[in-house]
Amino acid sequence: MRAMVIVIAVFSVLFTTRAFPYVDSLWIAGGVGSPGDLASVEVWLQYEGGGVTDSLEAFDIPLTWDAQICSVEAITVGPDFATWTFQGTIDNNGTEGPPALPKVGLSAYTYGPPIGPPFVERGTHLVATVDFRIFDMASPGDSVYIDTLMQAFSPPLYLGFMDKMGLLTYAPAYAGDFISVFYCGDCNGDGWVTFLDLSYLNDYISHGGPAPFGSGDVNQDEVVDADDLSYLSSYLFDGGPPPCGIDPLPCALISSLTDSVEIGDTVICCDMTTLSLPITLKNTSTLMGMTFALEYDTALVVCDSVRFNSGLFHDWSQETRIDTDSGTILMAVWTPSLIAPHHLSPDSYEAATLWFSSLVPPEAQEGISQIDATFILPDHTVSLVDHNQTVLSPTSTPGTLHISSHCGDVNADCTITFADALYLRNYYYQTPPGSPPPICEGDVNLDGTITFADALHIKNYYYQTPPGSPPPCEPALSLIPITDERRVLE
Ligand SMILES: [Ca+2]
Ligand SMILES: [Ca+2]
Ligand SMILES: [Ca+2]
Ligand SMILES: [Ca+2]
Repeated sequence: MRAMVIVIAVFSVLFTTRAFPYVDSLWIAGGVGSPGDLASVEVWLQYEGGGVTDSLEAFDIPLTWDAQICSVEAITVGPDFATWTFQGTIDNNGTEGPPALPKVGLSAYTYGPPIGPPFVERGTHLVATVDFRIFDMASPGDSVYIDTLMQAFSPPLYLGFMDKMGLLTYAPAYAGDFISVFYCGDCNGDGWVTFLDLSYLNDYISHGGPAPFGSGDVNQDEVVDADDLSYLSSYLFDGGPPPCGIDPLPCALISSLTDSVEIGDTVICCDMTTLSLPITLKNTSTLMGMTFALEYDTALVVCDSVRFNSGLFHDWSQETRIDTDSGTILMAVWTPSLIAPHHLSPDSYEAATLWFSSLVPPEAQEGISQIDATFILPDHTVSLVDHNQTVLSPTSTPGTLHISSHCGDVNADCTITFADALYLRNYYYQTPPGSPPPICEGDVNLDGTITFADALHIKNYYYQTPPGSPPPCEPALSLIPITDERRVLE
């Protein structure tokens, strides 16, 4: 530390003497890592000095950072300066000299031949690699900026470069950078753990893709292999343990008003026991994946199966889960590779279909007429991932279940009309031959057999002739309002 202070002092004196208008640069290439990891930060300089004949004799670079999440373990001088006299000083606690800040000093010099190693030519050079240890208690998503100490002293101390004459220093332009703490499992480094990390990790394991940002060794067995893919998949889709045992923050969605997901309406009518529900996607964003996390009303239906449109997503990875106890559905589909991603162009698509079995007993349906129930609850989570790997929250609409009376709706179109009367009549008289039997209850007058009288019962109800004609399966007099529209049909 003493050497650093001395060198800084020398530079501060020299710098005040004179400065050339050449543009020298100093910049940081930040590091990333998970808690406990080493994050290597590179310090680079570009020396222009006094012009084409100039070269570099010394540099002195004091840096600082917020020591809440990491400390420096080691400094390795860059290869171009390996033969110089180098002093890398580490003061993680800010106790080894003013200012009372965590700091490192990167100082090196040569006197040049014949006394010392050669000067270094103008150009771009790696000053040093600084290895920061990210603390175990650092929180995923934390970051810390590596700054200069230029303004920390009063009067200011200047980081600087010294030319081969040993007389001049230059205050370089400075560009700092961050050390960031990635979640274990945030392999693509976007700050969240999602299915994109599966794609990224698979690229790395199987297709020579780049190394993960956040650790890919999510099961912590010291190797990154297919077991980690299984582990991460289990976490994402089956409630398995989180990567490295650390629960990542839930993904923050960016609201997108121009993308929408509509969960369609569906109907239980007649004695239907199964129903299907389409999910329509209207995307203005080019997509790389999507997740539908839905909840349904377990009092009304049970989910039997869910499926993405195989024509759209046949080469994408997908997972679907149904928990019939809690009434939750998880569906995800995504590009299997981030190196060669498959995109879904902006358009309107039937993206998926959900199949349910009705839990509404037929006798309940008889007493219910056109009850609408929101059975896909509005607090579901639907997200889309665009081609920039941004996770979007589209506008979405819930699904509604229409429960319709079934007695007398013999053609199962969910309404009772004159067509039902015709349908029954045709069946009874077999005109034309082969006219099918009622799909729903056809014995609407409840006399135990299907006859022409049942067709008449429906017709009379529909046209209300005579007024007060009872609805199907309700022989008692029941006053039903009659619309003008129905009279016109007559
Ligand atoms: Ca990620
Ligand atoms: Ca592993
Ligand atoms: Ca009907
Ligand atoms: Ca009958």
